[in-house]
Amino acid sequence: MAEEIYRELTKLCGKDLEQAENEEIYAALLNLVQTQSRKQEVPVTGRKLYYISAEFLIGKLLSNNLINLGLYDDVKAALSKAGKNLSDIEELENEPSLGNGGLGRLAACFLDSLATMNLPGDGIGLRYHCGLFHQNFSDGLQSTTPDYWLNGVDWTERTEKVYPVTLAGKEYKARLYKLAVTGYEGRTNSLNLFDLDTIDESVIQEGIHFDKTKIEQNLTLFLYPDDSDEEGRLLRIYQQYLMVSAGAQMILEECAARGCDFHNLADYAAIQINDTHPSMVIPELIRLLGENGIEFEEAVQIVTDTCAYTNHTILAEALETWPRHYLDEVVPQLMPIIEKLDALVREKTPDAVTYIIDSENRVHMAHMDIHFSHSTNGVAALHTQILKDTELANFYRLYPEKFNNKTNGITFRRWLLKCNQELAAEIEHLIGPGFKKNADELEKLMQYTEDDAVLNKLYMIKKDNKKALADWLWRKQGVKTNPDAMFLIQSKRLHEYKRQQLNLLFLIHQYYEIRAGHTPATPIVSIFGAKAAPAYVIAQDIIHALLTLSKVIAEDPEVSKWMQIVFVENYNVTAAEKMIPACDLSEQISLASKEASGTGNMKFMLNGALTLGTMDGANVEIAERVGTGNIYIFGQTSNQVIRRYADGDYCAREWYEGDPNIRRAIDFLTSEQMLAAGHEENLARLKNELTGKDWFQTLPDFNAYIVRKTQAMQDYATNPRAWTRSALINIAQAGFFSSDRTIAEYNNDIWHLDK
Ligand code: 26V
Repeated sequence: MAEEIYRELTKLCGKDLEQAENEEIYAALLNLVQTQSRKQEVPVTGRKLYYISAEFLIGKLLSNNLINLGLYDDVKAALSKAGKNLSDIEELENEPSLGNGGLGRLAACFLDSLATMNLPGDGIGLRYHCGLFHQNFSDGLQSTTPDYWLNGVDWTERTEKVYPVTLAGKEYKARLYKLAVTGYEGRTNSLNLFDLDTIDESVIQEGIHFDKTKIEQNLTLFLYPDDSDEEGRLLRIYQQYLMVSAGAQMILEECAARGCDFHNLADYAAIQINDTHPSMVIPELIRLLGENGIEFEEAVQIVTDTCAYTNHTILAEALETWPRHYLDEVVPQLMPIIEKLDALVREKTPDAVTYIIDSENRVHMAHMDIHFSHSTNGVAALHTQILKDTELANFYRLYPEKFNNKTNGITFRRWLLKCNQELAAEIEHLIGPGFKKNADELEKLMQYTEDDAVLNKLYMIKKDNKKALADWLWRKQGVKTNPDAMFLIQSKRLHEYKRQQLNLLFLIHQYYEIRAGHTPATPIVSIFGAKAAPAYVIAQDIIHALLTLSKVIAEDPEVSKWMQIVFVENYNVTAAEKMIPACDLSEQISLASKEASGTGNMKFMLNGALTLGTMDGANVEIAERVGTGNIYIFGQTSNQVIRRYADGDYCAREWYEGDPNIRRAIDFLTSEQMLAAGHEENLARLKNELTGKDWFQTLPDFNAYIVRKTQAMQDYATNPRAWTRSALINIAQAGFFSSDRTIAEYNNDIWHLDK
């Protein structure tokens, strides 16, 4: 096989592989993958799933596709025969960062699972010319530049299909691009991405600013443009409607080609609405069915039977409601339909809280989804329970049968087979290859919990991965880290509810303890990866405080023997693949009730990290599976938090004034050392926020966090065998968090697809 690939690549490069440049080899490999993946396409007969999402955070595709197509080892061998290195070639690929975080990455994992499980399921989204912004640090502050990922060779294949979409009365042509989604030893599905031919990168001004009024030039230019001003929010509606209108037309066209007469659309299509960004697909489909001669009432029923909705957050500020005049301006053709849907709701219930259009003329996208789809799901058991009990209680009373939970999952192909090849090989050596497609088989690892040889091996693998991360950090950022120290990682979007600021306060506390001669049980390297929305001021301040503290520590010879802070620049999927396998302690410290699920928590667990976390999101289900002895849980419960919000009696200042430890840590933000290394404006603002408001209740969890984290450090240092044994149990219990399981549940309960 390797011989054949060698010949094939030589042919594709048009010269001996030995002589080819890496860029030429990359293009040849892309070609090879596309040809191979086409061979695995399967015609659809029964119902097909369309997963509509504004985000697909797919990450680099080359190695993942090679693994899924069973070509990875042979390609590697063929290249090394020619003196080439696959990982050098991988470096050339721009990461498609077409998502912000967990929601987009989940969509990507789902596509992998669908194809692997031989289910007919395509994605529908947008072909953003710039993915999530690039993050750079200078002078201790985040700065942002555009992510031109389409430069050079790219994986999206242009088609001749274009769909007319009317926006603000003007017709645009949405062109379809296809991206092959390969399954592991499975079929190939498609990610369908829409774009305009008229996009013009020259409208970008400095940084990531651009003229938001030039719709024809900018519609798909950026993922989620900053929507802190009116024009930005309008642009978001333009984007969403382009995606759903072109998507709906494509769905109807595909179904018609398979014999559907639209009265039976639900037998041909299942549409999953990923959060509210694609919600306009509901009125748009009703509109299109109307154009095809179907009466309004019947169209409503057909669309309800076809669509299902996933909720990904309870944070009020993240739930989309649009001022009605925005929709009047951009999608006037939908407004009569949305009004009729609202009228149907008003006939059904006197409960005004559930209306689509409220008394202030705001249109609630989630309300439309719940009334006019047949399923509403949350993404972890606790999250779904909170939706039923509080956030969506009025809807749950109306439609108890529509509500269900689908705990998130991750694809083990990318998050184990690809990113941690040494661990994957060891697992295969111990229990055979079955776990790759049947994740529950990981439980067979439980027989090795007392096997010292296995535990030693696991310990060595972790050490190797830490060395690899240390090398990468050195090459990428010029930072030296000690792989013998304990690696604690918090990597996720920067948001106050995720509480990077709690971690910051711990690190200040630790700094003081070391200065006072109370050295920790082990040297620690505290690693962060996080991008902050450009307009999110406090998030920027938290980054600044961490970068400043990192500098203060690095310049202190006594303290830096024991602790180091590393902030990884431009955290993305590629960085995650290096960081996660190297982690000892995974920080999942959101305020209980606020993190709908989290999926990083699952990735770290699968790679043999122990979790330090609150009882939030899927942490609850992780704790249930590994047992309280193999996870470090701390902090208020979601019920306590929810009660505290309801009572409205949380006063940050009282905690600050009443607890000398808290006061010492917070005051340090504006200490001489910090002010000498950082900026007073940012540091003082953060201090003010923490003492004056602290909306996400950092201070009540502060002491419990210190106690648990100190315990974890102690355990890590004093009993590596017991630590590694816990790590093994975490890996063995991770099977439930495979996205194959999640997809099987969606299919059994909601989609009912035929293979
Ligand atoms: C969006 C926004 C937008 C504006 C202001 C603040 C804010 C805060 C949160 C969000 C999140 C939107 C939805 C989302 O990304 N949810 C994430 O979905 C993941 C996959 O289900 C889940 O694991 C994460 O817990 C959840 O936060």
